[in-house]
Amino acid sequence: MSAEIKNVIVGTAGHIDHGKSALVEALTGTHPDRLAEEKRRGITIDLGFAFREENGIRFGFVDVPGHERFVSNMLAGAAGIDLVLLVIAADEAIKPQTREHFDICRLLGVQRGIVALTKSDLVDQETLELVKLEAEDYLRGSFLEQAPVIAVSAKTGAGLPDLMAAMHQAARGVPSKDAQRYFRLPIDRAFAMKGFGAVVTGTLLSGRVRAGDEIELFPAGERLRARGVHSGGVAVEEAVAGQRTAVNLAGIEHTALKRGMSLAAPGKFRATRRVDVRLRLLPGSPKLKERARVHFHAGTLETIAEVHLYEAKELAPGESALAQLRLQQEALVLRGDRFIVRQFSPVTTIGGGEVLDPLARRPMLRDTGRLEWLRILEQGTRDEILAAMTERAPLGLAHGEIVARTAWLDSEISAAAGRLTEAGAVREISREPLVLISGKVFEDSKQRILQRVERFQKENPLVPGIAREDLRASLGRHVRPETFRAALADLASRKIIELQGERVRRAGSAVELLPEEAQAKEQIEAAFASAGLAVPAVNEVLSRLPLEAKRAEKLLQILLRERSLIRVTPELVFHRDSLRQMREKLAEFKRAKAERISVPAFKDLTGVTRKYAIPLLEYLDRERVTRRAGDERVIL
Ligand SMILES: Nc1nc2c(ncn2[C@@H]2O[C@H](COP(=O)(O)OP(=O)(O)O)[C@@H](O)[C@H]2O)c(=O)[nH]1
Ligand SMILES: [Mg+2]
Repeated sequence: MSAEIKNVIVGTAGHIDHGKSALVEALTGTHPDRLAEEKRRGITIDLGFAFREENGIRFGFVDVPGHERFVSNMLAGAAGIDLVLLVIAADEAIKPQTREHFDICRLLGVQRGIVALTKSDLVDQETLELVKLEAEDYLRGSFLEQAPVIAVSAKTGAGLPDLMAAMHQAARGVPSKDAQRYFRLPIDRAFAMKGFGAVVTGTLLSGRVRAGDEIELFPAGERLRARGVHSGGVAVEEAVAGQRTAVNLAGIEHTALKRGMSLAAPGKFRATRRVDVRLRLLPGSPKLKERARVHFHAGTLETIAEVHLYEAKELAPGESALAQLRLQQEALVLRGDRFIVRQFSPVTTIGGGEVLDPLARRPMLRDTGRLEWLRILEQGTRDEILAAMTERAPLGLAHGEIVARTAWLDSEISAAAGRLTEAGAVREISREPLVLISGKVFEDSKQRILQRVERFQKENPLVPGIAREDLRASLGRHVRPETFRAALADLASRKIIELQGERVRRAGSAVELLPEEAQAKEQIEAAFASAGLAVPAVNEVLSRLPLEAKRAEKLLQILLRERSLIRVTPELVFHRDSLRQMREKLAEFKRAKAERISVPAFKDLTGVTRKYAIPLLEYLDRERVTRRAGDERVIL
């Protein structure tokens, strides 16, 4: 197959017996009804497929059942169509499923189509004109307003060349589905083929698939391998977006596969049960109430959904609203997917819409930013969406999460992240894999780190900074490791903090004493060391120094923190060594003399006056070296 061939998927739509299948057969030579039951009853029950290729265009026809009981099959086929062939029998004109199918096409966002007035051989010219007018009237204001309306007969062949010409014309305007995006194929059929095993078919919505590719099956999340790929009934090396595609899968039984599941590029997406959407009700539908249950159709999937309306308690016909749909079954649903909702019972199509956030959180009152977020998802640019998404992830937004939420390509993500980083709106806290954090959260984290560092230094002026691990732990779980690392690096590169080994401290904050301070500090220590237990008054020592009182007091604090000096009472300070010697004497006393000691004996032992003896003994009591017993002390 040459590369220039354009693939266009044409879906039929219209009431039962209006000649859809006959028309597909007349155009392709293939009768699309496949099932024995379809052949016996002469009606289409499930999807049928046929092809016609000419002038560089390969039309893949998806023929749908017109019967109202099989609308859900019709919906599975409507996913991914480029052109709708709206079939209206000239002898019957517009009927209920003409309207329903057309509503569905509108809700699914189908952009192009052609109207075929079939069975033209059964009516006279005047009737044909009337039906044409009726059709044009009905389609006014819709995407088919300007569409050609062509009278045809599958029986006589009348009008078929005109119809094909119109289809070519329309096909030229169809934008190619993007083969560069992620591979995705909603499964519409699964069966076993003798000698091959499990085969699934579907319209390849985006990307490409070739034999040997690894594939992820959704919602199971199972990894499978494509053993072979067919398109249009022949084996191909590769199928690309826009083609009807059959994939032969290795490693799975066909019974484990069914319509509604999807194949996709591995490791990119996540199955979901909650989607936030823009939900639209058809003008003719009944109003929809909060918590209503509906049938939900997206791609080839059909499940039940419960509606949660964010903006009001009910949704009026013809109106739209932001809503959450909670799906009964997990499924692969992506941002931008169109969907249809049908009334629970009786089952009629009542509306549809577009998926905004496929990985929606539970509706919570606390999430006050949700509506704004959904509006940005609906109307924002990629940059605006990425900025908002980052803000909703205070712990950081990882690359994988962005892909799962948006299906954006790596190049699109890095371009947007680059622009936002430049503008300061986001901050890259890790590159491989990419993790983003909002600029505001990053600044907050830096502020918190700085506060902790400063507080620590205030409380521990002589420790050369807070340990990195303690700093991280003090921030709790609100700052993820990557953010912490990046924030530290940022603060360090701006020379606001210094990293020294495992220590973090405020830049330039190291405790470095001036020479006269160091000298004064030594003088203070010496004054107490040489005094033994008969220590001088603190003020006396400090006032002798050639420094102002405030600085002298600071030096005393440093000595106290170092525990070179020990404060026994607010007024009395001793040198560490003097106190140690006192303890040694006491131990010696206990060994040599007695287990108990009186105040006078203590005075004798240490050579101090009563003024010092009492505070020192009380200190020893507090330190559990002695215990008071009447007038004496027990030496412990
Ligand atoms: N006379 C006439 N009969 C047609 C034409 N197209 C379809 N039919 C007949 O209408 C019936 C329904 O056609 P079918 O294609 O199955 O309708 P579908 O339900 O829309 O797929 C069949 O008996 C066809 O033979 C036509 O152009 N002219
Ligand atoms: Mg049919």
